[in-house]
Amino acid sequence: MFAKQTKGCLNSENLPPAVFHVKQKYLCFLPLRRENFFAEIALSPLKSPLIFQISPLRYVAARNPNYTSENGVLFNKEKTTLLQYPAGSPETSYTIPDGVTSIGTSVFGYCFALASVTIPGSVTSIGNYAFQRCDSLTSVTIPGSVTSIGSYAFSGCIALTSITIPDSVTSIGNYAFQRCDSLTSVTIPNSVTSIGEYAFYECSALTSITIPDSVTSIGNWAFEDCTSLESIVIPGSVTSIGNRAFKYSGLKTVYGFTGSYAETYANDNSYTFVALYDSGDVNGDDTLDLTDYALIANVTVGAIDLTDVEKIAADLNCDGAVDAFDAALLNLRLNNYC
Ligand SMILES: [Ca+2]
Ligand SMILES: [Ca+2]
Repeated sequence: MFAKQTKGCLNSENLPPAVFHVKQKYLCFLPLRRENFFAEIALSPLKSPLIFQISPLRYVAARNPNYTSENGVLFNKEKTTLLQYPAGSPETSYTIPDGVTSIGTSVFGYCFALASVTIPGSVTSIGNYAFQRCDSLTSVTIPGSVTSIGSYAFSGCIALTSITIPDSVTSIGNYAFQRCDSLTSVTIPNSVTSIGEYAFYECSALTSITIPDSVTSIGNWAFEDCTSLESIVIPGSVTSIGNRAFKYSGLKTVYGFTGSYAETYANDNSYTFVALYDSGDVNGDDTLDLTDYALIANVTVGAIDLTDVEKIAADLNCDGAVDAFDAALLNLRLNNYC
C-alpha cells in the first residue's frame, strides 16, 4: 500500500496520498526530522476520521507522474487540486495559486499557525475537513466561484470572527462551521437552499444570522448550543426545520410571516413569534405606497430609526442594511418596474 521505504524515508517518486495521513498522537511525540516522520507514517494505517493530516514533505521528485509540490505544498500533477498543506508550517498566511479548482479533503486541517488563506477565483469546491481546526485562522474570503462547502470544512476554526458566503454556494455541508467559537455573524446568500445538520453547532458567539428566502430546510442540530443566538428571521421558503435545530441555543424570538412554517415551528417549540410585514411595506399597513418610501428615505439620512420588524420589511434586497439601494428598489416597485 505504501511507497517503497529507503533508509527511513519514503520514495517520493510514487507517493500515495495515504502517506500524508498520520494518527493524532504522532503530532506531539514525533521528532520533526523528516526521515522519522516518513518512517512512522509508513506504519500508520489510514483510519479516517481517527487520523488527520500532517505533511512534512519538502518536495516531490519532478518525474513523479501523479504529484507535484511547491514550497512543501502538495498538488496533483496538473496543479488543479491542492492536496496537502504542511500542517507543521510556521507560515501565517498562504495564497493558493491561481488555476487550482479544488481544495481537497483535509488540506489545511490542523494548520495551527495559519491566520489567513487567500483563495483564488479559480476554486469551485472546498472539500470536506478542508480548514478543520485551523486555530489561528481569522481571515478567509470565499470567492464567487465556489459552489460547495464540504462537511466539517471550517469545523473548530476558533479564531474565525466572520465569514461571507458568496452567492454561488448552494449548500452548506453538515458540521461546516461547528465549534467556530468566535464567529459572531454569518451572511448566507440567497443561493443556498439547505443548511446541513450541525452546520453551526456550538457557535457560542453567534448573535445573528440571516436565513435567505432561498432556504427550504434547516438541518437538525444546525444551531444547537448557539447560546448567544436569541432571535432569528425565518423566511416563508423554509418548510422543514430539524426538531433539535435550536436546542440549547439562546433562541427566544422567531420572526416570520403569519401562517408560515416558521409560525408553526415557533409555537410548537414555545418561542415567541413576531409577524413580519411584506417586503417594502415598512409600516405594515398592507399597502405599498409613498409612505413606505418616505420611511426608508428618512432612515437613509439618519432622520428616524425603525423597529426590527420595520427594518426587515425595509431591507428589500435582504443585505442586512436599510439604505438608498432599498429606497431605489421600492421606487421601482411603486412604478411597476419590478
Ligand atoms: Ca405600507
Ligand atoms: Ca438593503
